[in-house]
Amino acid sequence: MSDCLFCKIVEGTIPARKVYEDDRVVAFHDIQPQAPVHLLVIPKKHIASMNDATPDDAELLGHTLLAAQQVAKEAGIAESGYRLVNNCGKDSGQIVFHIHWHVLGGEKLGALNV
Ligand code: IU
Repeated sequence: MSDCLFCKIVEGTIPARKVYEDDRVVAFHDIQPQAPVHLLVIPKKHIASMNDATPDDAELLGHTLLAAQQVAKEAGIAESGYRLVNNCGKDSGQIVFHIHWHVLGGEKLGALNV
């Protein structure tokens, strides 16, 4: 999508501190980290949010989650633990409408009321 910031990161027209890339997924450092480790993992395909994923995306989304596992391992937070967060829609606080997972860790994270 031409006006999507994360599509531009995928294309390389906007720089990002990438930590992982394969043919379908990119992971990079969040520009406003909320934890000592704060990475974003995105599929290269433009899917606006979880609401827009279809059964055809199932394999891609599984691959994206496994890439999140991989980057957590490489960041050294797999053993101590981390949180994967997907915000979907305005009530969740989603601000970038290209589906992504936050990988947060590197410290004891606050409890969620879920
Ligand atoms: P959200 O789930 O849509 O709220 O998260 C979007 C994240 O994208 C947020 O943590 C921003 O700091 C991050 N981000 C970024 O890493 N680079 C950017 O250029 C922009 C947002 I705009």
